[in-house]
Amino acid sequence: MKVILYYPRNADRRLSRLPLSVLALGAVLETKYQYHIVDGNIDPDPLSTIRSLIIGGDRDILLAVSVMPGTQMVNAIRHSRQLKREFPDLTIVWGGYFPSMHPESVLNSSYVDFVIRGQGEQPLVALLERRGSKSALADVPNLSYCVENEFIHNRELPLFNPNDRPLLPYHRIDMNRYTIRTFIGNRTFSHESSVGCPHKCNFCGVVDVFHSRWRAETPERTHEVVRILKHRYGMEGIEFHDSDFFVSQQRVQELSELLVDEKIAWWAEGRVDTLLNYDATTWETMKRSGLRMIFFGAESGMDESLKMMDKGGVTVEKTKQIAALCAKYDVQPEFSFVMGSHPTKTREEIDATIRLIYELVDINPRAVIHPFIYTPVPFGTIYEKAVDGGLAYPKDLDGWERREWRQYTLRRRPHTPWLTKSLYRRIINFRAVLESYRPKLNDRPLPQWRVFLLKLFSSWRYHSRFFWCAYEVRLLLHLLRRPARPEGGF
Ligand code: B12
Ligand code: SF4
Repeated sequence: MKVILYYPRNADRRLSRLPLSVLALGAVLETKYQYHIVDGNIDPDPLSTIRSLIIGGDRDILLAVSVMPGTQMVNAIRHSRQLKREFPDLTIVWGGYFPSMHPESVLNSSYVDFVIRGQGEQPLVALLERRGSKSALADVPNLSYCVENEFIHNRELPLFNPNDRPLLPYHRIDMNRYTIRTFIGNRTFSHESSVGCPHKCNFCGVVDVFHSRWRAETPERTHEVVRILKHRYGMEGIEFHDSDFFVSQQRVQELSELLVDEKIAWWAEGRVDTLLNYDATTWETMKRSGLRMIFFGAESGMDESLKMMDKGGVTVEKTKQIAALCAKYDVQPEFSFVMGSHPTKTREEIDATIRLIYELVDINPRAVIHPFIYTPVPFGTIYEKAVDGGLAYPKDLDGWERREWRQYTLRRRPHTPWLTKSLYRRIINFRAVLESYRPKLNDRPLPQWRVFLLKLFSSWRYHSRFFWCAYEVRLLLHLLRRPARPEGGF
């Protein structure tokens, strides 16, 4: 039996991050099964590579596809459909955020046999062990499948301890293809040092998939990974791709102490309220250990909206405080917003968020701003209001492949009934002016002349806060800018 772990393309090929999900799955297959990793971010023709692995092998093959929303979902749909057509006996299983949130619409499509929800390591091994017998499928945890038009969703396992996972099998991929240049180093890699998130923000996919659970590697284990990446693969910087890296101050303090001597730079995502509670010693140790940037979910400039989103202790005031604290320790903050979340006071919320963004960049001129559009995930009060107003997800993958839903998964068309066309335009016009006047800290910086032109044309709008009909700025951005994040897209 052979397993093909497929990571469909989801990013600009020149900015490929490590495909951590399939590496994590490979780690538990390593000594038990024959397997191959195919990464669409590196391989220009993954479909042909998969075909040759199927044709050249013993035909008893499981294709395990990792699917996050967006471009990856679309490539996963197209390639799974095509491969099932060519090889009807091929077993296809999907895992990752998209199928975990929408298992039934995935299974409604004739080309995906199984979905594994949430963490995949143990369930995938269990599926491989029991695959021969239909009755044994009931014992495969986290598995969703369809029997005679009825969906079956097996029980979910408690979170798997990341310290029990064997180290990632980096030797299975060409690590040189993943040494990207970012703002934190010439050879930047990524790692996830903790799984899930203990919080319950009701617009966040992590809650729907990990149900407010969180488990972390020990500082020693993460340090070991850093040492491998640094000494074996020449790493200079690391992005910790944890959903919430800073949950435990003690863990971060101990890890930072271990990292001081490694002389690397690092980046991670955290919460405003958590980091405000960190003491000065930890901030200083983090800085000494190479912390360069923290990505915060600020979400909104309106406290009422933050409450509706269940953001816990995050408030507008605290977001301003953290911007100042980051300036004090010379750590660059990134603030992400999801504009347009309030179902009734939508315009007020958007304008309050715009005002907060102006204040944040005054407090900390190095702040990087990511203004996304609020896009519901399938649970929580705001989602329910959107459903009452007409939001209805597609019933199958052919529906998800349609442009309007592709755009939804990329958070570009939220399908929230309260976001009228004119409010939507207000957000994108504001965003264009902001991004032109204050270019984001891109992974690949723009040449100076482009920055100059963008600033020149957007300056009066930025200062007068006049965003209406900013077509000239949007056109210029379209012509001159490279994508700020390595997302590719449609
Ligand atoms: C790194 C990252 C990216 C990188 C991807 C880098 C790469 N290697 O290509 C980039 C920047 C490209 C990216 C982009 C986007 N991302 Co992103 N990303 C992440 C992040 C931070 C880490 C993902 C990761 O590697 N995790 C580590 C691995 C080990 O965990 P995992 O992927 O969950 O895999 C486990 C399970 O899910 C499961 N599993 C996964 N695949 C499979 C397959 C099988 C067969 C099985 C059995 C199991 C299984 O088992 C794995 C091991 O336990 C996550 C947040 C997070 N911490 O997970 C967000 C996250 C996945 N991204 C998200 C989003 C929304 C996006 C974007 C759509 C955002 C946007 N519009 O800007 C884009 C889409 C891009 C595109 N064009 O398609 C959301 C998804 C939630 C949702 N709403 O559905 C997340 C959760 C962030 C968030 N909190 O909202 N992202
Ligand atoms: S803190 Fe961040 S990762 Fe955790 S639930 Fe809230 S938005 Fe999601």
